[in-house]
Amino acid sequence: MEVERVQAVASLSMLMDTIPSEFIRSEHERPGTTTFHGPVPELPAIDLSDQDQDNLVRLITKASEEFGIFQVVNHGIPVDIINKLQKVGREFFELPQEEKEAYATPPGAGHLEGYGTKLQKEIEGKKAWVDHLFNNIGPPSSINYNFWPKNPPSYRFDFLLIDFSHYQSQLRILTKTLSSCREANEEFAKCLRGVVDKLLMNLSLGLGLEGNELKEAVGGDGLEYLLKINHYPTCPRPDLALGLVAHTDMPAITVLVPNDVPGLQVFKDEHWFEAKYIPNALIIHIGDQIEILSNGKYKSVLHRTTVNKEKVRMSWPVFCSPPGEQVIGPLPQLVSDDNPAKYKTKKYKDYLYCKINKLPQ
Ligand SMILES: O=C(O)CCC(=O)C(=O)O
Ligand SMILES: [Fe+2]
Repeated sequence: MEVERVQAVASLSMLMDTIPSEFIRSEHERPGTTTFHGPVPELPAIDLSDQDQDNLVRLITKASEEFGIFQVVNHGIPVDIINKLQKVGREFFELPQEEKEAYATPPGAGHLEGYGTKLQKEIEGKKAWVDHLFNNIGPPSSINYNFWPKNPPSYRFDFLLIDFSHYQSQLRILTKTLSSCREANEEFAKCLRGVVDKLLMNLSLGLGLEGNELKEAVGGDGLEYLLKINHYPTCPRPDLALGLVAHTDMPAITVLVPNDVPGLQVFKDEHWFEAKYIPNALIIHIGDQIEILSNGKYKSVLHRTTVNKEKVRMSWPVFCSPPGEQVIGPLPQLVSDDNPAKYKTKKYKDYLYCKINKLPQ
């Protein structure tokens, strides 16, 4: 069965200046009427290079309790590595449709990796205005390069058109660009591990635990990194459609690189408000597993995304998940007669199964 990609729907919709009814949200979900425009709280922006450890723990703890989401600046990932990650992702979605389909997630694959469009029906039967590409980027044993895009073939045309006298330098450039997706993802993954370790350490200290305890609880070095690229095409009715419907992220923590087109919204104090774009910042979401392990002290953030009439929005979240067999539940050190366990203790894969199939946990 051929899947209709949102990128194709969007091209037609832009021409007709209207969107198909399955993308039109009901009144209570429409961003045009449900986005709060009053004085909005700003997501905390935390300087991750702060040498005052106690201050860093305090800021991260407060943000994770009150918002479940915050931005980090001075995180140590070089700008050019982030730019490269974004460039190869943009180039992938600019490829002709047939070429993108070569990376499509096979039906019934039993995993998320590859190019795709959400097929699962939402509760209200509506569709999300987004296509995606998923790639495991760590640990090394989880990586399958078959799902990593090779480069746009336009490079090959450039190669054929070159003047022979430039042959050698062009050949060097070609070789470099052919490996650039792999290189970009791998360089990013390498830097990301340091950021995630630092966040988990501070979150652990904020719970009154040793610095390494939370990381161990989510699987230690077995923590899995799944990169998703969200591609939200332009939409003639951004007031009626949603990029992603309201949800919390299932994993432990999500580290997200946005492009400069705003659209991430956070639900707080009964309002949907927009996250401000801060150049070069990373957006950190507390996921369900950290909420469970902390017995509810840290909040898994409810969020959604909106789309734009003029500009393509893209984002690069990395979902950091415990391995499927990891047992997750409120950490025994945090549970007492006064603070009984608020969540079950079971394997991560069982939490995942219930969430995907919309079953009670
Ligand atoms: O695009 C964004 O800013 C958020 C993406 C997101 O929430 C997700 O992919 O789970
Ligand atoms: Fe999300």
